[in-house]
Amino acid sequence: MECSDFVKRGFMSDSFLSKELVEKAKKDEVQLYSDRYSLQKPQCPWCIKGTSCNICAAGPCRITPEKNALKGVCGASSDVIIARNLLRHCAAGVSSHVDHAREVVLTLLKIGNNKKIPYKICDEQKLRKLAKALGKNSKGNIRKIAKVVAMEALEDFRRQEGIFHKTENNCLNWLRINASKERQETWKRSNLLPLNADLETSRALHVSTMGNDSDVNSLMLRVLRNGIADGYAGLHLTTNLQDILFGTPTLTKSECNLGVINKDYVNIAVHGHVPLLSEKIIEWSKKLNKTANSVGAKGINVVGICCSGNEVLMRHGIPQAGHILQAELAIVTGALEAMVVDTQCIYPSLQDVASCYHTKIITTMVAKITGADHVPFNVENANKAAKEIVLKAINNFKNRNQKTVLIPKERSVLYGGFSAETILTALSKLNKKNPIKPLADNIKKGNIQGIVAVVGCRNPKLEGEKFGEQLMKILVKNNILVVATGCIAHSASQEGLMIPEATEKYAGEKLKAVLNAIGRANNLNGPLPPVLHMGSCVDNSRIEVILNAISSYAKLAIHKLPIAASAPEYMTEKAIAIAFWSLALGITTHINPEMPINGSGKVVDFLTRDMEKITGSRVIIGKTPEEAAKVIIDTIKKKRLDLGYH
Ligand code: MSK
Repeated sequence: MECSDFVKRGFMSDSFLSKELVEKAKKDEVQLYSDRYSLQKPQCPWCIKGTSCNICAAGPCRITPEKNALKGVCGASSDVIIARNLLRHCAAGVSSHVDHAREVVLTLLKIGNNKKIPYKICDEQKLRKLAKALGKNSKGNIRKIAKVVAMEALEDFRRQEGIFHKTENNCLNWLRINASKERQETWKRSNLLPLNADLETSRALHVSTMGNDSDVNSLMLRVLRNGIADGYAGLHLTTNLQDILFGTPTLTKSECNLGVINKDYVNIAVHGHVPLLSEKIIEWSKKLNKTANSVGAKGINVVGICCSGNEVLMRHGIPQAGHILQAELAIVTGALEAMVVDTQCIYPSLQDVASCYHTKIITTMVAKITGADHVPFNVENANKAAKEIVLKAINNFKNRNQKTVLIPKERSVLYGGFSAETILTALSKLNKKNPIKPLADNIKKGNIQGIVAVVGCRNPKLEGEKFGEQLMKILVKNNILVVATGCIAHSASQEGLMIPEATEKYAGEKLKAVLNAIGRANNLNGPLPPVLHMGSCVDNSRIEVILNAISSYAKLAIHKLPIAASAPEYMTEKAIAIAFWSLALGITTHINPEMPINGSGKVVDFLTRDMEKITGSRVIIGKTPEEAAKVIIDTIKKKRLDLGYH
């Protein structure tokens, strides 16, 4: 097998993720993400500050005060350039989540229309509850209800009434049923209520073209509005309907890290975001398990990467091979028969790396890669496609060179499945009538100082720092409960932060006592972990459900609660979209590494100061885990002080 020439250029990896696999990659002449990052240094200072513009063909323009070049050819200042680019990044992120939601909505609609597709409604109760929340009939034939709910969801992609004249109900259905009344009023006051998600992303692209909106305030409000569209027509909608189709997660125990790849089995990694595919891969891996024996394997071992991994962990306890930066390393083990990818966060390099081993990269949806096998996937042919993919993996087992296989020993236990329902069920053992009361009361008393959502990606720029893990350790030591999603949840679990023992080891005494009490009430053999795995990136929606429950019980708007969020190693445009939803919700949010905004005083002022008057939140900066922890803890202390909490 020939490695592609591209792969053979430049080897200077020093990944802390798995030293032995990095060594193997060097020996095998395989270039990794860390090599490519090194080769990009030094990165463009204009792009880092955000002061370059490529929107029209008169450019590229660069704002260079030393040369007195203070504006682009069209006259756009660095403020305008940066605000426009930020809006485009955010809209791109929103479009990703919304397109994911669309796949799921259309699947539900097909079920509602009695189309012959191999999917069914798994959580009927949740569907009925959703119909009721939408003001629709929730009784009777479940397929009819599925259709009504899917049609209501589709409205959030196409509502036009009110573009020019807003009326009371002109906003996203999923916002109306999920956001607190206080937030809806707040957003309405500032004209931040999105009408339909596709309109928001399309408008964002339109107004940020050359010669359109050049008012920084107007552009920044539109960034927030896109963030809000993301939260409801992207995150909440996707989580709601995926739970309906595949089940609402419950507490589950599993394992994580590259050591979950098994030398004796046909190994299939599912990577990406859309469980419509990965659910079927799991199903067909079970059905074809015996077929794997015929090629000399003990069976089929499905492992998860990135958010596809998080989805199948939450609902099936599938082991987690790793986050985005471990995808290439999973191939370097030489023991992966197939990596099946769907959409988003799929490095194009995967095929380059796979070309040096026997691994088949199998693309299925919009993320296509030259050289990879493509098995088109849609819900109608889901069984056929999944069977074909699993058989491809089984047949590929014979091509594995067992002598060169290197699977790291590292693997740790983790607990996942912390949906809002799981958390509330656990709390109900302390207070059946009002499950949120014990959590809210312990926050008020100071036993839990606050809640911080640590979410998002791993970024090669921060490799070696274990930023997210260090930050989480400091927070829990300070009696702050951490909830995690996305790739940073993989990191937390690999660091051993998602097991009961972590509570004993890392949590402050007061937090420890609360988590022990919940553990005892639930007859667990120990406390709840101090870092709760709440799922994939779209599952950030689950966090809002808990925060709304606290907010409603405590009769305090979200922005007044002692909470914060952190995307300590953000990388993707989707993370920007989520961050702006979080900010719009009123959650002060730490974002690292720096967004490309520092060349604009106006944008920085808006995000770190002026926005607070609109949303009650601001962006906070911390360039080391210690700095980040300090600024987050200070934020929480200030909120507690304002509330008169001790
Ligand atoms: S997968 S968006 S690298 S978290 Fe959701 Fe990970 Fe960030 Fe992709």
